[in-house]
Amino acid sequence: MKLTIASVCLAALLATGCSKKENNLNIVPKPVSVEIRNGDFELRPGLKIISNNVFCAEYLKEYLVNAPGIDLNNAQSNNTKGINSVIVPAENEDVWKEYRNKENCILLVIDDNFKLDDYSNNEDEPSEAYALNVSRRNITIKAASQSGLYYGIQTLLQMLPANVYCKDVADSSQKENWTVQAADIKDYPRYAWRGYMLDVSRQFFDIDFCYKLVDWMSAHKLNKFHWHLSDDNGWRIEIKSHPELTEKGAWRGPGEVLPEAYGSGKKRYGGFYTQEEIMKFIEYAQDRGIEIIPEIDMPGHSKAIVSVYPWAGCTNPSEFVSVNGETKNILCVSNDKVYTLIDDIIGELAELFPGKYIHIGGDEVQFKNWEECPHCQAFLKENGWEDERELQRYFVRKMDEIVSSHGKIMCGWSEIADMDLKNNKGKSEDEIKRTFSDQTILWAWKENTQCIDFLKTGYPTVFQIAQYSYFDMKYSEFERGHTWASIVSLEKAYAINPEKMVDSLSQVEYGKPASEKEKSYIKGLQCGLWCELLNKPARFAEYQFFPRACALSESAWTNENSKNYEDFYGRMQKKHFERLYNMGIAFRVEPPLVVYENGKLIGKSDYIIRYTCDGGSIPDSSSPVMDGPIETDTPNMYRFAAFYKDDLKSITILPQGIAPAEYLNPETNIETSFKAEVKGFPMSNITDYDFSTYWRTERMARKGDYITYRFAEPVECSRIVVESGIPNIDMYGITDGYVEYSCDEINWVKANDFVDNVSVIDNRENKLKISAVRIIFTNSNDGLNVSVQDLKIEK
Ligand code: TNX
Repeated sequence: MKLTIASVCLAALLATGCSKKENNLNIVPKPVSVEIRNGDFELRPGLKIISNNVFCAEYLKEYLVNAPGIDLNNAQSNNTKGINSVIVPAENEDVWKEYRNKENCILLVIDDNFKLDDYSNNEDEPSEAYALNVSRRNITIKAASQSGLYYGIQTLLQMLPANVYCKDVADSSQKENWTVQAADIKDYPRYAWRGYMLDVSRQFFDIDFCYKLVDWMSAHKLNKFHWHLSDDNGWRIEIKSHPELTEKGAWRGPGEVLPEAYGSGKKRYGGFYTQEEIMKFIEYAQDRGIEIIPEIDMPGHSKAIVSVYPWAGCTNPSEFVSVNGETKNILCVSNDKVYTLIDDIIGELAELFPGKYIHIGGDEVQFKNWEECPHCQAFLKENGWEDERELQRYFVRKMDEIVSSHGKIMCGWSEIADMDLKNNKGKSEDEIKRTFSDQTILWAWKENTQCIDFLKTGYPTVFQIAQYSYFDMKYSEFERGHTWASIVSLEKAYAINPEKMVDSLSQVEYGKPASEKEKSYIKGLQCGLWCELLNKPARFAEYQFFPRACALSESAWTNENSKNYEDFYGRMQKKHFERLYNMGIAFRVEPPLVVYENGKLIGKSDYIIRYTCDGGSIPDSSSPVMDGPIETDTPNMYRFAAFYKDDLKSITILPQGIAPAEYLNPETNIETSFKAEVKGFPMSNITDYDFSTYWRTERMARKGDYITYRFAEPVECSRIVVESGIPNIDMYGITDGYVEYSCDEINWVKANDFVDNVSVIDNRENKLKISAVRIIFTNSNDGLNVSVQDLKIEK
């Protein structure tokens, strides 16, 4: 009897021990299969890394050597901290045999014949699968390619204490248990295409940041870096045959060919990558399994090119504004010289980038330019075309010719297939025609029925869907970022599932789910960071990418059946945030939730909450910690923020449901030097005291411009906050100017200059009855127009 109980207990212990251990690995992205074994592998002095791949052996060694707390110093070897890597040629079976049964070693093996039963990769792509076996004796990672091996190492690193990522922080006081749970892991990706895009035109990111992104993204098993190298606001790649592109086109500001934009201010702003820099960078990325896809965005989004070579743009009498508010940013497609220029550029790109693909953009062309350009119109007539979309198709066809002539495959945003979609509508499968080769990849970026039509047309399609994967969208209502597609919370970013999406889109459009064949054209997933709103703070790109990129990586790598948001978030909480922190990523910290109930402020957060109670100041790491409910009659004086290890913190929040101040809404009239208003953004929007709407002027500001808010009756108030720009979006605000106010409209008192688009009138001491507030512009602003808001008049 006793024995039975004991064995039941033992079995239970083993069972719970096993499942608990499985949970404890907390790997992101989640592997296909993990079987936990008994025991641990312990890293001991004299540890050997044996490999037939120099890069991977050295890569892993560097982590183990640099990790704080790991003390392998007693080793007999002459290597730092006793890690001895032995590089074994692949053909040398004897050496493998010798080490296979030895203790205290890590074997990293590339084996051409390595295969996992249920995984088959496309012949053109390297196999990315790996098997990781950890026993008490040793660790073996096997793969058929360097990228497979690299991913096995990423999983192994995640099985070590998170400290392994603290490079150069040799804090020996942090002794860790350097053991690895014994386990059998078999793993391979859901999609062959797992990408991230960075817009380096709107803001320039130096090459060091690009290196860091490669480290961070490849640690999440992402394998494509889509480098958006040109756009309206800066040209970023050295082209030796056309040096002006970077000499002039890489810079904006006073006296430059490109005007200031997106917060770059009244100074020379910009930068570019030299070909030499790029060559080294490519190699670095390649070693880490990342292929780079360079993008030159044409024929729209081409202001940088057109500003350097005005002849390359359309010569239309009027100026048409693109969705981003740019003019003169479209290439003249009827001009042969344009194609010679592009051929030179693509030629250099093709030579520089060893990858298969070149992305030519093709998005968001404002056709009105072509409708008015005499050359484009003549060309259209000559060809007997009716639709400007034919001009777009002609241009992209030329791009296809150029890109293929340099031995590469053309890719483009979804718009490059507009004409194909139009022509194929309602056609049967055998009647469907494609303009471009069936290798051309389309980028689907909007969640609409076009997505299913791309697949029907038979183009491989990368899903970079704005509603889920545009990480320039804000995380939550009160954070910075665009909202045009959606608010993209971590959970929303995790929810992307292209198969399910096209099923329901197909249901809407064709009354049935997408076919297996159609789904087979889903190439994979990408996240993207557009950078209009990223001028500050310096590390905001990290905030926007992480942790959402972790969610994207799991959607791209892990089978849909194994995905579960709660489980994912649990792994983030238990270990992955710490890994990110140790990697040095300034990721976004979830703000706390604070409610006011029965006279008490009650806070909820997974992190430490700190607060201030002076009605405005922002909590920092020296602010008091909220360690329980706070009793107060003045909840609106409190501000809260969540802190991850003191130096990463969330946005500052107010208790839920408590307005920061009560605003007055006196009857107000406007007098201004601006003449017109843009459709949809009337001037009356700034006197209705609806803070979500705003007025957009017809042009950018000039020195001497003014906007006067005149109150029907003088107003008694404590403060007036004059905000500019799009509400909650740091765009098209007032960069150079100040506010003044008056009680009689004869004497004016100067208040503050605009800083970060905001100026404040403080009337708490003077208690004046203010009858008018005036904005004075001292210089132009950096948008094509000015967005103006209602005054926030505090009681
Ligand atoms: C759309 S998606 C764009 C970009 C903007 C972005 C902002 C696409 C191909 N173009 O030019 O930066 O929205 O979210």
